[in-house]
Amino acid sequence: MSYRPLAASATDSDSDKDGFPSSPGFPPSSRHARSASGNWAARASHVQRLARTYPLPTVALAILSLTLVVHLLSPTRQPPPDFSSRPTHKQPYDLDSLPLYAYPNGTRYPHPLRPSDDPWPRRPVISDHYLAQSRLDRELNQLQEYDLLVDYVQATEVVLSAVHRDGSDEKGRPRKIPHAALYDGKEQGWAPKKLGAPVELPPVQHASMQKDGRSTEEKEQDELRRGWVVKAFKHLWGHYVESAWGYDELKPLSQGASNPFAGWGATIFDALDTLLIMGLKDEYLRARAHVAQVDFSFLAPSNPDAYPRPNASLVPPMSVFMSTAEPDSVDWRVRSPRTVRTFETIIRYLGSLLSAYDLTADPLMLSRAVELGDFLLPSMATRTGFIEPAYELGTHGHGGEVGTVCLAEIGSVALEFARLSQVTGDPVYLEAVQRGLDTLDTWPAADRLKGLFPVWLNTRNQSSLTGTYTFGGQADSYYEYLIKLYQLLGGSSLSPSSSSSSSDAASQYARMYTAAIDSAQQHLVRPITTVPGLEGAATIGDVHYKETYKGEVRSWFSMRLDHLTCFAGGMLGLGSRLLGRDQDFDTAQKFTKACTWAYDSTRTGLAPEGMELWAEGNPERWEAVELEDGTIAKTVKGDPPGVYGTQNYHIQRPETIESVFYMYRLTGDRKYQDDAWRMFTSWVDATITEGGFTHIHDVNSANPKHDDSGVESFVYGETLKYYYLIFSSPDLLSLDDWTFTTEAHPFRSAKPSSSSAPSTPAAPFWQDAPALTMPPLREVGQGTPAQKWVRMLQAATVKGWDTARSKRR
Ligand code: DMJ
Repeated sequence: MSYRPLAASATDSDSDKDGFPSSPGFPPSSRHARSASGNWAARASHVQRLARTYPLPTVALAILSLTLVVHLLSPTRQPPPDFSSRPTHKQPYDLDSLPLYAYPNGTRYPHPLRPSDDPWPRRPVISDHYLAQSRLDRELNQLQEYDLLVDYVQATEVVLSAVHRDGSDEKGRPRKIPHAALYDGKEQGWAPKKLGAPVELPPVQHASMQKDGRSTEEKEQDELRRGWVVKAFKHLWGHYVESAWGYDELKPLSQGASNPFAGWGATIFDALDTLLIMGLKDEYLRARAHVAQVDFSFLAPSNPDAYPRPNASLVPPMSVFMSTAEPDSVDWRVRSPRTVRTFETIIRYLGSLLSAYDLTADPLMLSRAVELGDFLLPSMATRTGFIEPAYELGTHGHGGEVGTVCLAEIGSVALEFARLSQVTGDPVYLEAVQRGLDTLDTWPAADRLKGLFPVWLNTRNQSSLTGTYTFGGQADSYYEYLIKLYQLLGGSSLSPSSSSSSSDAASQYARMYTAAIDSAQQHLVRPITTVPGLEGAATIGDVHYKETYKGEVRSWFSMRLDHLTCFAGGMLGLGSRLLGRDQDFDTAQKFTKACTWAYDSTRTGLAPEGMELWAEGNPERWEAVELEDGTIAKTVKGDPPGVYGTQNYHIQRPETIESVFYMYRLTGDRKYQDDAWRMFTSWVDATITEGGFTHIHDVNSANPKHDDSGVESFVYGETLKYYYLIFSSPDLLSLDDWTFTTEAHPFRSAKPSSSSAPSTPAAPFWQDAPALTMPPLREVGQGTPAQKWVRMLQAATVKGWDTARSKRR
């Protein structure tokens, strides 16, 4: 039913009632802090505008003083309204006496469950670039002649050694630091925890999902839906292959490429196991060849325009390389950086290599994982064991201070290093992450909101409580990895809740998880009661702590629903099964419902990046509406209804489909597949272009604006993988046998009965396929064509060639 918003309630300015829900244990005086700062910002910008018009300092000062007085006297401290129907005058309706208008399912835009045979009538022709030869390959083939003639490797080493001396070997490459030389805290008395023998964990998947019990009709429907997911994947992958092969990301509108993750081809790595799971064996072999070539010691310049993309017409003449001229310095814009973002490198590159190894038992994947792991291991050789978020390859911190770091980055690299220890039998990697987790386990401030940490941690001030406590961005996967370490390591014979001084690593992580989730249940989880029509949903919001200059601690709760937080439905569901925490299962279902609603509630059917929901006690939320039949009713303002602020962009994140996938496997309820299909078809409809899928600026726009930003590698690695798996047989990568990393890379969970290192490919991923043997070492790590192109141009730059303009300086 449509309606027309009417004027606001006369009670809107009544601020006696509390605008924010109380959070147990937080002083009531703190609850208005967020809205107060919002008003401040608005008034300050008003003053700035006046000051520009009347630039006399005295006038500005007078206005500022007046504004301050008005602000301090004003009783109104509400959240900033952010919706088009904001009333402009007092209205005559007594809202208390009006009937409530509830939107069906809490949304104005009901999205149909589209048929499988024609889900997107508006789609462009789906690309048949699959297996096409890459445009870059074509260009690079023409360059082979130059590859043979130019000693580009040596020339590049000149560049590297000229720019970086510390941490370099004699050829100017980042030094590999032997394990024995690393600081590991043992001299200072730190001792690693023992790893207990794996035990049989309780089943995670629902009893009906232990084997494939689907009817023939259900299988047919799943197959149709799965088929469209593969089509979508190929559409995107085909354009990546065609236009961005070897680069990190495809730019879907311009068919350009970008390199935000060192230029090792993040998309290829992140997609490795998705290619295997979807059965795209030829494409996997193409990707595998790239994995063999990548030179991890060479990083592409961070400026994507530092060098032109491969093009035979831009190759410098040979005389350039013969020249003896050496420039005084090399422009910083064309240098190779040496610093990697450790978190992203580990979850996207190391995680995918280990997963591909677990699925295929391919020795190449293991060898590349060990090489990369060894390159990154020194980044954890800090005093606390916290990983350096930005680590310069080849350097060693010698137990130094890492400073201020964010929780997700330090906590959620543990699964990948733990798996590296399991498959190599070398404890050094797991011990490194254990030290960081031990630091968190004894972090003094953690006692105050037991088990929870603010997103930013300062290793020099461990008693500080200030900051934001959330399951959202910058904290998220730390909590996820506690329960997943327990799952990956095969649990423990010790009871997870019984001891606070447990000496077994797995039970320690279960205890830390339990404390964190108990605390989150108390402080972060809230039912959603202010979206008319949405029943039985809950959100996981944020708590903020602030210390005033007088030393007074204030705290307040934000009723947020963030896309990044939406992974937590899956995490809570998993934890509830593994640790018998039934109360968490209820929260998992209610929160997944809220995250799915965030999709259904917008015009495109896609969730925004974030939402702020009206709080129950806030009288500002009501508005009077006239329904089609002339009835006057009251409802909650906002679009989506019940929401007063949004970050409306959408970047194809995986968190909600991840939780929907977990809930399907945990309940066996096919309703979750329908939720997934609605989300998937809405995603394709809103984001598909001729050249792939794009981010969109506004999920509530009738014609969403497409964006040329690089398609994140997690779209191939996570989003599309979860869509594929939810329409697959429930025994494909059963949650009883596999632990999914935060980047959705499945690792084999430890079992009492079997060795954790794979000796044969896991069914059905590389059965009846060519044997995967280790290529000769001289062929491994020699550089991809895209890396060689940059090296050649770097070498030419050293010799004075202006590569940007393709002419001599
Ligand atoms: C992914 O890279 C990972 O899931 C990470 O943990 C946080 N979220 C992004 C995708 O949104």
